[in-house]
Amino acid sequence: MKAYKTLQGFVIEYQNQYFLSRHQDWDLFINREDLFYELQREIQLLSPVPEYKSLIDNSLQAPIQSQEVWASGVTYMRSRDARMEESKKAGGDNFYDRVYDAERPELFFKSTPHRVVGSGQKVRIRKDSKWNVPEPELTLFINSKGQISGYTCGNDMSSRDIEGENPLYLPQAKSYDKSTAIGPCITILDEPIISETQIKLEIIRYDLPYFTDFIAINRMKRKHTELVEFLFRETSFPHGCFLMTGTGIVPPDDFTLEVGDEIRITIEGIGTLVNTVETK
Ligand code: DO4
Ligand code: MG
Repeated sequence: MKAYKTLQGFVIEYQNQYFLSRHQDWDLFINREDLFYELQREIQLLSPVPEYKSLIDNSLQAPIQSQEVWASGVTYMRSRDARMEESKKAGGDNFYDRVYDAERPELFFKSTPHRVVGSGQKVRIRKDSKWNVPEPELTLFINSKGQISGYTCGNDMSSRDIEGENPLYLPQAKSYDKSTAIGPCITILDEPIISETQIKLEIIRYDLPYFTDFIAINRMKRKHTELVEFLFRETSFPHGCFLMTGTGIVPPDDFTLEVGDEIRITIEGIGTLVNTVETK
């Protein structure tokens, strides 16, 4: 079951049928316990209309209202190795090595809703950075009770030169306007997402494929529930929250994003998050 936030309302997709929810408030709509069964009950009272699909095509929004976006880091070996390399000169490499093996995961605050864009909208690279990458990440939607009830595609845009200069610059490398993309929808399941699920990153430059890579989510070092347990230990989220689960794909060191690049992040069972890099 998929839930899309559009300018005309909330569209529920189930078994290739499209329903328009009567709910008006996204926070209340997605933060219900047992969301999968709630939505199943809700669509029994609604009629499917094929034209509701055009709302998704024409007026899609990021699937967020008041939620914070958090992120986990160094959850895949590829990310650990890339960070160790980029921060070696600054003497920061050993922190990444240690956090990969530590009991406590790296969790950081990524974005308030107004810095988030949805599929079809533009992401940004910082004016004061020369080395920028997308980070394609399975992103959890966790309700206010701490239950994982949905999944979306996420892009944790990152300035690698700023982060590599000093790990204490992480918030500047990661949190700036339009540095976070999520979407196109929230996939709501009645059981955890399957561990073989693949994440695909494609970067299109001048209408041609420029970089492509894949990773399965079972290559992640930590469990989703472990990340959520740490995040919710001492922090409450009245409307639920999003948690990016870290990247397992890092383009080669000579790659940097350019204005006009199209970034496509596809996760099986969810869909494709598409964003173009806008003028600095
Ligand atoms: O420690 C830096 C950030 C790591 C990160 O964002 C990732 O691994 O995805
Ligand atoms: Mg990341």
